[in-house]
Amino acid sequence: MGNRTHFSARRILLRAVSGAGSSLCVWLIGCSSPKPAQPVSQSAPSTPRRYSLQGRVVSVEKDKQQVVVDHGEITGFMMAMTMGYSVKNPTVLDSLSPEDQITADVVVNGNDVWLENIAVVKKADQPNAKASSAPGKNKK
Ligand SMILES: [Cu+2]
Repeated sequence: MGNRTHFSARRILLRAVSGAGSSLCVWLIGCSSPKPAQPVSQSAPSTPRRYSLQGRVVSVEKDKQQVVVDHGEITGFMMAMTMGYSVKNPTVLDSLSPEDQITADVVVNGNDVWLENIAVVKKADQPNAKASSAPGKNKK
């Protein structure tokens, strides 16, 4: 016993460190689909699949070019969970802040998973949203 297990555990760890965002995603996807609904063809890179996501921004990690989202169930893809999704265009992160309600497309292309068409449904920090509370005494 011992040696082999140890070795592969180290490799997994290395992979996790080097590609944190997407490997985590793949792991979670693997975990969350006990019975695959459709056959997955791994031989040929096919067209990316898209799913609709609705959720709440937990944190924005610009240095990792990803956003952590607490999202509801994504039908046919993933159960409700909190996880980080990468984006291809980091500038979209500028308009996001924690507690924003968003919708987005989850794009899945082989092992690559990312968000597109992120739209803020409800801003978290908009003064207008909570206009009733304490008018203007809270200057910082
Ligand atoms: Cu997930």
